[in-house]
Amino acid sequence: MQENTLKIAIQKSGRLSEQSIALIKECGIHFNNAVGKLTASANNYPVEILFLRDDDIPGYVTDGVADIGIVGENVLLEKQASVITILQLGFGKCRLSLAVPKALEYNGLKDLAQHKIATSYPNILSDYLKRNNIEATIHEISGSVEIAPGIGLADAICDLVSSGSTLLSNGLKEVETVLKSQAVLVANNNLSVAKAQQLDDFLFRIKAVQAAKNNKYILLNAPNTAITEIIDILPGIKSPTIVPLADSGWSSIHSVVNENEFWQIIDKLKAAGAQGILVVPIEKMIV
Ligand code: PRT
Ligand code: ZN
Repeated sequence: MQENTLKIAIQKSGRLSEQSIALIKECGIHFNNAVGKLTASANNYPVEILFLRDDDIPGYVTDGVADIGIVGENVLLEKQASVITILQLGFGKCRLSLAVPKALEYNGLKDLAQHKIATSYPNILSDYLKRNNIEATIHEISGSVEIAPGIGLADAICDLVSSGSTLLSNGLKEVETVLKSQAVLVANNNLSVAKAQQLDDFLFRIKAVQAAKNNKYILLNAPNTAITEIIDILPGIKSPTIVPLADSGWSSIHSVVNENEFWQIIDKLKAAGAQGILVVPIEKMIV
């Protein structure tokens, strides 16, 4: 193994696995992720991938068994790992929330004082309760937290929520958000110079993939008389490209726009005279 080979820990199987693998592959790194494998090496990049349980990733990165890792902020905070958070990755989004039985009248956090709260996140919850000056009993359980109130184990729960349907089907209502979380890239505190340089290169690729995902290449036709107005509407990275069409008096205008902004400006573009608008995905974007 070369001295700059980055060992990257990702979740073996679970909610973050597919997108972690996809991100590495979109960075142009080829590896074989056959089911059941514990590690994989890339054949075109100095990287070795370790497939682990998400709970173990902060520890492995802290200890240097892995150099970097992809893990949810919720797990990272709960494990109180001493690693560096490099980048938020925009997937695995969820929130750690407090929830109580639907029928219970809830007027604020003080209602939970002296009550029992079941959670798999005792550290984050205890910190949150302390910050809010609430004394409650934390009952740590490792799974199926949402059934705790129903079986009389606790008065409330603190668990991850994404769509909210698990809470709903267990007769619970979400009352407070304790933490917002998403997958992040973390790194060991003491990377060698060679590995730190390799991490910079890897980050450059990730950022190009992220920028491409958030942006679209837009092409449209417009009468030359409308060009100035259309350029003012387009937020593009620099000034747009303008190519004359065979039909004299008309041009094709090309630019890059943020996908969210695109939906806001589409009507303005049409009103300004834009026709034949094409929006195409960008594979990589180096800004
Ligand atoms: O086996 P391993 O230990 O690796 O996996 P795991 O079972 O501990 O974790 P996994 O795969 O369930 O989740 C991995 C990470 O995904 C979490 O640490 C979060 O960072 C993130 N994530 C995003 C979620 C959710 N969304 C999520 N909805 N993790 C769990 N859930 C669960 C939640 O606990 C609850 O049971 O989904 C249910 C709620 O979902 P909704 O959509 O019904 O609200
Ligand atoms: Zn886990």
